[in-house]
Amino acid sequence: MPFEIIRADITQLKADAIVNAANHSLLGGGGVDGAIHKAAGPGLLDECKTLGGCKTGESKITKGYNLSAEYVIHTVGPVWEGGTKGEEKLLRACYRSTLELAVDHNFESIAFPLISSGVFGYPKDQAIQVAISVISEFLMDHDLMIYLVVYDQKAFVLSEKLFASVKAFISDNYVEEHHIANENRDYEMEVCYYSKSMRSLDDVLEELQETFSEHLIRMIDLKGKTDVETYKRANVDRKLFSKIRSDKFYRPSRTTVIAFSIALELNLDETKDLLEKAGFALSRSSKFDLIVEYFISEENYNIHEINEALFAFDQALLGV
Ligand code: AR6
Repeated sequence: MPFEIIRADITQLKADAIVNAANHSLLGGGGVDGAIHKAAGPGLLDECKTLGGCKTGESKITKGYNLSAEYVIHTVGPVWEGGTKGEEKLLRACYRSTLELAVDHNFESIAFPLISSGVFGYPKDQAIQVAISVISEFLMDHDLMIYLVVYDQKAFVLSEKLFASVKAFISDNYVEEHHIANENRDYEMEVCYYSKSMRSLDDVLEELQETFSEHLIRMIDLKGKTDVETYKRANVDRKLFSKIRSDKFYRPSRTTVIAFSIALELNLDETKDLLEKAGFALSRSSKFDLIVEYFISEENYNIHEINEALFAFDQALLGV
């Protein structure tokens, strides 16, 4: 999974680099900055002293010293002043300049804290939106494992509007298990009817025999997508995708199947078909499934935004 939101203490992470939300002096401070300096030891401060500070939106790199991460990229986020002083542009620049440094150093993995969202006062829901937007854009043309690290439960806030809509969708559509059985039966009958009336028996038999991998490849073609676009939009790494492509009988996890249906912008019925090929179904008694269904019904196929909502509702993320 190239992009993952995780709950952790960033100082404990093993990655090529962790990112420090620093200040202009680069000489340490509170929050995550203080924690990183404490865990890295005095060597980090000594190296920071040689850097001559850092401007807002820019980034500088040092070694990681006693940290498990090999390097630290220090970036200076904007102080929130109500949102009218170019804060968003500066915050985007922090993520961007850090990611560019990571590419220059051929890093394979990097972990970000939610820059500016503590002492600097950037509203957390907006800070998360900025992070997700820059990171997802960046991943469309780079291969890198990026972690967005959320430190405490309170730190992760979905925008109020999205949270309310997803919650309302869940409570409006949640059904007990026994209703599902009937619904699935109705659905199966519908499919059967559709199959009989619209397609020849040969076509139906051929499609029935299709494996998940074959079905996926056919759908990629049908939707006019490329392989790269598909696995990127599915938040699946290249290696896993080639495995699926080359193994006709590959058995994917449920989250992987849904990730591909999001990547291909499948509607609900097409999603159900793809799941069925892998031996799964959608259930309206699962919060996870309802969240996915909400985004499909809204035609919002941004996998990272879906993962943001899944994370906020304590669900597994898509693309694993
Ligand atoms: N691991 C991951 N995230 C953390 C950790 C941790 N160990 N500790 C805190 N956070 P902040 P800023 C989260 O205040 O807003 C410093 O004094 C925290 O929950 O560290 O960019 C610097 O020297 C929050 O969501 O950084 C600057 O002067 C996020 O990290 C100033 O603070 C960022 O909070 C920078 O302020």
